Amino acid sequence: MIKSLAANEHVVRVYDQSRKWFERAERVLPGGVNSPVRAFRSVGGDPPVIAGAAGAVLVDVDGNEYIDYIGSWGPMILGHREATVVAALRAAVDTGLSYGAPSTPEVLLAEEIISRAPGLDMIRFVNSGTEATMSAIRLARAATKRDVIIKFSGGYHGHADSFLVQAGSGAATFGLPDSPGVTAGAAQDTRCAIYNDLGSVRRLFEAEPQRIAGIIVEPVAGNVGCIPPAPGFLAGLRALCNRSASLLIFDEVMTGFRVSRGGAIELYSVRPDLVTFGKVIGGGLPVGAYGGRAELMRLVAPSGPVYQAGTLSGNPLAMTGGLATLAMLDKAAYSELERRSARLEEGLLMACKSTHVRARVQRVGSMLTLFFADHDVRNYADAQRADHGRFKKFFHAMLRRGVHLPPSGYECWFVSLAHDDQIIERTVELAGEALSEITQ
Ligand code: HOZ
Repeated sequence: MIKSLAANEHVVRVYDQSRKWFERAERVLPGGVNSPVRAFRSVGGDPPVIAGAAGAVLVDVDGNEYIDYIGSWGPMILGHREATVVAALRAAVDTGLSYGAPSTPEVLLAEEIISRAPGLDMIRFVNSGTEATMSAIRLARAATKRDVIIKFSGGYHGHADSFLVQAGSGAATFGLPDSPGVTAGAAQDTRCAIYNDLGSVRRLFEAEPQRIAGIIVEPVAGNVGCIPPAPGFLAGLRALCNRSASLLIFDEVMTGFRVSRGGAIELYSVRPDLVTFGKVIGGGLPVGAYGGRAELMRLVAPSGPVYQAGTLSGNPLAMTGGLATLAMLDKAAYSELERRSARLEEGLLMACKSTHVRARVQRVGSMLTLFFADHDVRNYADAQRADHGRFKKFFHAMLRRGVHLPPSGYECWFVSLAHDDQIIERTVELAGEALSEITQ
């Protein structure tokens, strides 16, 4: 039994090795990390340095164990080191690490993804979600011969220049939604609308009727906490794009094959023109992809003139990780994820109620956020009005109890198939204790 699961055991956690490693890290890596959200800047303290993981559990370099709700920010939908994924990867390592030439796993994964996501004919693999989104908007601009892209404030589509405008995720967490270094030129063709507010999108179309190449949207906003689309919102975006011959781009880097077998496209029955993927489709290895209807995708080089390339794109290990992961994600797997995530939601709400803490749990499938707020969170401004000071206290009270939450109130927690009933119940119990502690 992991220490976090041991009932009523007072676990004294020592972080000596983590501290040493993080000090070394800070000397050679900006902020000690390779991606800002990993640092604890907004919650304070230093992050534990991770030595390994299995199932739903992380272990740090001091031997402390944590129930993990980061899941590498989404990819680990089966849990860490799932046996069939590991076996497939071991076999793939013995075959070859990278060829820079066509290989079979990229064809198999493309076929699998296309078979799942309705309306998708072709796909191009890249190495990250950022690459996927920046390539998708290049394609949208080329296809429409227009420049302007609409995004949503608090929407996060990776760190390419044109997206770092009112951006979510780490940019929101650290108060850098408009990063220095992004030139006025790079940002000048980005417009921001308000998530779940079709009127704000309509006004942008009315202001520049012939200039909008497309809208890029997270079908479930996941980078300012979990915000489901209001009924009719995605269909409304589709209609606005249709009316103006603009393209609708779903950024499914987070939702892709997490929220359902066919991703958000299937869940909400709205078909975008282009879609981006990442995270789950690599099973924990670096990957991204963008895809769409054949006539659009054939514009991509070498079929067409829109240039985009990558030395490691379609890497056989990443493709194998994705294939092995998707192979496990059948309808039953999604029902199970839903059942366990629903129980976590219910348990967290009960814990809040019994400690008289005003809170909302917003959830779509196995992604959820506990907002310390007594209002529904429908957009970025609503997320900003949540009590992030209270989140900070809760975060540390949970970490002390061995629950590893995303270190920001603007992020989603990710439930995996390795979060069994015992782990979910223990999380609920620990959340109750943590809430009692911070409200005393
Ligand atoms: N979309 C992820 C967090 N919201 C990205 C992870 C990262 O930025 O490191």
